[in-house]
Amino acid sequence: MTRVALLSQSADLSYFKPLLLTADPSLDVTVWPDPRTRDAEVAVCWNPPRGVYDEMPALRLIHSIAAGVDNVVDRQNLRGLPVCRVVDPALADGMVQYVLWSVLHFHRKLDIAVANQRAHTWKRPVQQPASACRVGLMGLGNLGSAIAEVLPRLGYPVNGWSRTPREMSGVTVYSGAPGFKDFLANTDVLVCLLPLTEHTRGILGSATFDALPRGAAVVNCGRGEHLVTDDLIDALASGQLRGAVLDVFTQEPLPIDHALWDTPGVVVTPHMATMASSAVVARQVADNIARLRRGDALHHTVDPHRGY
Ligand code: NDP
Ligand code: OXD
Repeated sequence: MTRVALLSQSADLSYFKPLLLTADPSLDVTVWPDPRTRDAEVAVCWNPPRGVYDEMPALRLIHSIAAGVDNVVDRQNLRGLPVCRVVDPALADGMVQYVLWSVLHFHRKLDIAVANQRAHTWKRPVQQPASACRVGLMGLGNLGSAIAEVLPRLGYPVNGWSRTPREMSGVTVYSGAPGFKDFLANTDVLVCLLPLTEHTRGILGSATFDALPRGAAVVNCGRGEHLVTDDLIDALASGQLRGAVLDVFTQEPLPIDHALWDTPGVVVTPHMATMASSAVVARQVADNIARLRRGDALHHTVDPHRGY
């Protein structure tokens, strides 16, 4: 019997226990801070307490219940253990829908229409074709590449930016630090789908905003720590940026008195851009545990040194 520990310091993961047992009834599932978590071979995590893996001598696998692993690996001693994440086509579909809605919000000037409605103003914003709205995707991984397939078919010119170079049909791809400035200069709606790493933390700040064409918009679906909030507020106030759609925040839930709730031009959504079904996540975790037991290659491993 494999003992599995559900570890989180910010969420109650007990809902996941019956799902995991449905996927594999032979598992012995405990929920942190139950002392039995110390003997677990598998840690299933969302924002686990710092140092918790050090107290688990039998640990053989660390599994995120999300696509991003930043809060699972950050400032933890991983001891060379494998780290896996969730990859799900339905997750990518949800992100495509969210980003398409965000792009339409700016391209079709719905931001202006909503502001006009608040002022009881009837004014038809001049419309432009999709070809006039250049979308820049930061991150061309599982999620970014799904969006890069759809938007060009709708007429949007799409630029992508990744760490390593690649060819993608219908997309102009820039890579690394040398490609960043040109990528930004050709982007009207900037979409962040990067993982949070030491290289991407704070990347949505004034240097990036200043390199965009005046009046560009920003969509952040990565992690809250990608964004420098004060720089965003300044760029919106100066007109360098026209607006922002934000789905992720350094502190979630976003505190009730946070400035972003009421910053003109900002749309706040509660980390809902996309969500994998809990049953799908449980099946992926159970499948990897079975693979671990058999000694087979694990699915969706990340490179802990790279951070994603
Ligand atoms: P992947 O790991 O599949 O892709 C990451 C992409 O980012 C790759 O193209 C990678 O480039 C690129 N990248 C990483 N570091 C850099 C860098 N320093 N400079 C340029 N490009 C870089 O991730 P996913 O697409 O699956 O997910 C991305 C993120 O989306 C997750 O980490 C998570 O934070 C967030 N997310 C948010 C959700 C939400 O609801 N808001 C839901 C799910 C995920 P390369 O390919 O060259 O290595
Ligand atoms: C995430 C997720 O990584 O929801 O944000 O999967």
